[in-house]
Amino acid sequence: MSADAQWVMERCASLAAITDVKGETTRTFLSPAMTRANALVAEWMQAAGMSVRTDAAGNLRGRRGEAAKTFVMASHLDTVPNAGAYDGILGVVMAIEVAEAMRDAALPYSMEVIGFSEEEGVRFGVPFIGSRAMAGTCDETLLSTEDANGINVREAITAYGLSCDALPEAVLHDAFAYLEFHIEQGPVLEAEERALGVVDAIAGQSRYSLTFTGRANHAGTTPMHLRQDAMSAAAEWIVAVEAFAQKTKGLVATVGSVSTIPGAGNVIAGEVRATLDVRSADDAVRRDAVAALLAKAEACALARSVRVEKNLRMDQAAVAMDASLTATLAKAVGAHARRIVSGAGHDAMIVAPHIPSAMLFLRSPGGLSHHPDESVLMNDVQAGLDAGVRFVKLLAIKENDA
Ligand code: HGY
Ligand code: MN
Ligand code: MN
Repeated sequence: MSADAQWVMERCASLAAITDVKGETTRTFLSPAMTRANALVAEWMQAAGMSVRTDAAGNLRGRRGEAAKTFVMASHLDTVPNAGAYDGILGVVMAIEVAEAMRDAALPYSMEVIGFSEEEGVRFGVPFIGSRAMAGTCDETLLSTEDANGINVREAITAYGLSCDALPEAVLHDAFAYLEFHIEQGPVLEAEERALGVVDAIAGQSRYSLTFTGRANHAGTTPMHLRQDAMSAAAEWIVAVEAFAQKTKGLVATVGSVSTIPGAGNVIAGEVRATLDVRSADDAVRRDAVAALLAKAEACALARSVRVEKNLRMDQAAVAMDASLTATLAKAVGAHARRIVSGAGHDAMIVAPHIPSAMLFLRSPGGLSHHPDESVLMNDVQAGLDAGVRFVKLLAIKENDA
């Protein structure tokens, strides 16, 4: 049976309609929409002949075969707020379709398809909770991280009806290869009119939350020289972040979220909370940038008698994909393969230190992602599925010859 892109596109559309926020696609970790999405994806996994379970981190795990050696295909089912239909979701649905297409093949390994429960880091500010559970790297720091309501990860998992005591059972010990299909989320493949990209490495990223604390006061009666304006301190810093990244080769830096307290137009902001996201394929460039940008935050605050608190949420080094598996993937893709470095973070960067991993990118029309207009071309999905089926067959030949 061949893998079918139409089936994949229809399923991505079905999942996009399952949301926590009416009128957009927003599905976060352990939310009611996650439960509904997992139920639908579980049906598709079962229809592909897989036994399905939910692990202690809420990952949806479809498995087929008796062999201990396991080939994993996975991506994430959670989304950013007001997301498109394909970031993460496409990888899970394509994996199910490839598994279905290989249903009657006598493979020397078992297959596991995983829909990771949390990759974006929206609820807790810390990403990759699902893949970290599979990799066995969920630690106390992660489990005690709190969301905006003061609920920590452990409490959230318990409230969802799962148990952190079972996290060790989420760890996959006998996997020999991992493949993740994902949209590129950038402009490179489209600019070169290519359908597919074979990922060599994933850029490292640092994520911080900063709190600028000044003193709220009356906007009309407080002379400018007597103010401790947290908003002005944060604003000067945010512009400096952009300027620093614009002049630093191979670096991107983003302040994506800002909130102010009390948030009234006639009150000088007493407190401003902001996020910082810094990325580079070169870890030294990224770490130097983080040091410079945090120092700049201090300077902007000090100049206004404002304090600034900096909380590290994640420091993730750049990760190379497995050279041998990636060469096999390039062979499966064929002449139109393009080797590429990923600026976006992916579950593969969490898995790769533990299981030989490879990633296949599909073109992002308009280079657009983390946006409701995110899209993918049907022909590219078909090319990706065909390459995925060829990859599974090449992997079987390699394993039989091993
Ligand atoms: O933020 C990222 O790089 C990914 O889309 N989670
Ligand atoms: Mn994303
Ligand atoms: Mn993603």
